[in-house]
Amino acid sequence: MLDQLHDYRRIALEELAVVADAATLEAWYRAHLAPSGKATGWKRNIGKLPVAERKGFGQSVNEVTAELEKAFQLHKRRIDLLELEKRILAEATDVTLPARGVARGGHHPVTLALREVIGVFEQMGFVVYESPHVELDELNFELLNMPPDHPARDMQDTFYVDDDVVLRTHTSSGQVRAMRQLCPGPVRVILPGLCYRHENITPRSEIQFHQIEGLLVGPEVRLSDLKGVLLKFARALFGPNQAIRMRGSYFPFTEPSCEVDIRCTLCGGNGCRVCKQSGWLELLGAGLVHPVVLRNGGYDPTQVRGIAFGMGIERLVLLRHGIDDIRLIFQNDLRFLRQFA
Ligand code: FA5
Repeated sequence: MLDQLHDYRRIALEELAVVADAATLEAWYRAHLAPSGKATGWKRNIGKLPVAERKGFGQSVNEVTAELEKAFQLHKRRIDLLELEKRILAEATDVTLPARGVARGGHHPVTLALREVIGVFEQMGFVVYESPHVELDELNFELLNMPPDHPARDMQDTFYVDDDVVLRTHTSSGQVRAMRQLCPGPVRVILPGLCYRHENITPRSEIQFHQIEGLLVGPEVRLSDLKGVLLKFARALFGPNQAIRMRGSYFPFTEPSCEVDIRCTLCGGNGCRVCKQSGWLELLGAGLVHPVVLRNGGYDPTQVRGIAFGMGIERLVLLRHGIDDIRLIFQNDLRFLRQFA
């Protein structure tokens, strides 16, 4: 029996010596060292021997099993190294291959328009003033001459956070903040940012859109400054011959108020589908800052005057690129966006 055991040992080690991959090694382990393997089988034979031989044979079986276990571990290390080598060779980088191109991003058309508009006003001496999106009702409405029951509140459908806090419906909400911070000095700021209105989404309207507000306050400020600033702005954006017109309008926070149109950029003023045959396109709302608002900002309306204007950036993008649906701007379809890159 001992001879058979040693023959088994020799054959098992010879088999192991030629194993060259992980799967065969695993099979060898199952055949020999696993609980149902041959080495374990030898242990079951011990009981069949005469009692006097059992101890000596048991020891030999243990020695053979331990030797096979050790040989297995050694061989496993070799196979692991071989497998690693194979993997590294398979994954090796071919440094002679040409590099993959870098996919370059581009700015969103709204970002581009915001930057351009801000740049034009900065050249006229305006500085950017940031005010919060989540704003007190007081600053969005009340201090702009719209007390709680004022009918003009219906002009802007509002998302309320609670009774006193709203998502700002326009960037005019930053007017009183800016005035209070800069009073008694002059104010010459632009306020860019997102606004929110609880409106139906249509080709002309989104529930979230950008505005840029302009506010100029000082002792010498006049309505003609408003026209001068806006004409300069329109010409910087739409070309040196661009014409604007001011139409009387109503905003509670300006008096007088107007809406400013540019001559239609598509038909040059002759009338077309886009300008609804009028020859003009609406650009923004504006006016002289209402005395109540100046007072709320800390100024004496008998000593200073202000001009203010507010425009929608998405509508400006539509105008400039002849796009007829505002929803395209927010769908983030790359085929649309890449045209602006
Ligand atoms: C205002 O928001 C005033 N605060 C503007 C103003 C400022 C007047 C300072 C006087 C002095 P209005 O609601 O008209 O006004 O909005 C101004 C512009 O924002 C619009 O001309 C339009 O371009 C844009 N706008 C308004 N609502 C939406 C909307 N739902 N989706 C996209 N753009 C919008």
